[in-house]
Amino acid sequence: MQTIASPSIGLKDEQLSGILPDFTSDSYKDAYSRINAIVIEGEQEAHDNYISLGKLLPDQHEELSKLARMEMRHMKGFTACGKNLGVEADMKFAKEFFRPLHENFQTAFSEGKIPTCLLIQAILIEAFAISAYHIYIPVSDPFARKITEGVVKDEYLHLNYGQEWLKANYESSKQELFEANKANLPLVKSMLDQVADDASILHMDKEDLIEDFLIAYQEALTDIGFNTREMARMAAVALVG
Ligand code: PL3
Ligand code: FE2
Ligand code: FE2
Repeated sequence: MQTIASPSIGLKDEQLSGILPDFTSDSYKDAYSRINAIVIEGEQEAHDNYISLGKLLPDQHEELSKLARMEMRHMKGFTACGKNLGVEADMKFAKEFFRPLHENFQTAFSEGKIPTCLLIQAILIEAFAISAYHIYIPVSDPFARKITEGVVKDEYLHLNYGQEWLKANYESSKQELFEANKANLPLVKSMLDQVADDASILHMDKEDLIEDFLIAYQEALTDIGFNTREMARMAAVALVG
């Protein structure tokens, strides 16, 4: 029950969840050193992955180079966000954070498995980024907000790129996509689990992150051609583990 003295009186839920953290506190900066590093590393790996995809899809080389260049810009933008807050990104932590997904991408790349590479980078990682950036924007500092708003628009283009290719090659990719989902969706879930405590210090809610991720992922899978039962089965593998 609310009392007259409650500072939250008159605020709607959305506004309450958007109350800004103290960007100068030690606890904020400590959490930001890891989250910022994750984002910088994620953008760098996204760049590298689109360059790799350009080798598997030579006729798409031009388009994929364009996406890779965007990722480089994102990486620089988020590096500036950390500098602006006086935070040093913990890159060692971030490399470790991405390692399992990174290794799966590298294996798929060396085996020429295009649908798996696209599912990892253009669907799972992009949906993860889109959900994280969405939830971050309302609770970010003004400098980071401007940058993140620009970035999230690009991430939709990247998600869309993967979607379009997989849709056009649905029948031949379907079985491989089930397997790639089974191997990689649990990794994304565990990445979310690992980032949740730091994210909550940035006033980002774990359930909001999962909800937003699932919406982006489900919309992508629907567009690619999966039906409701197939998607439920794909989600179940992350729950069962
Ligand atoms: C693909 O273009 C980018 C891949 C980046 C992965 C992002 C993961 C995000 C994790 C958690 C929270 C982010 C908040 C933003 C902070 C600067
Ligand atoms: Fe990006
Ligand atoms: Fe991207």
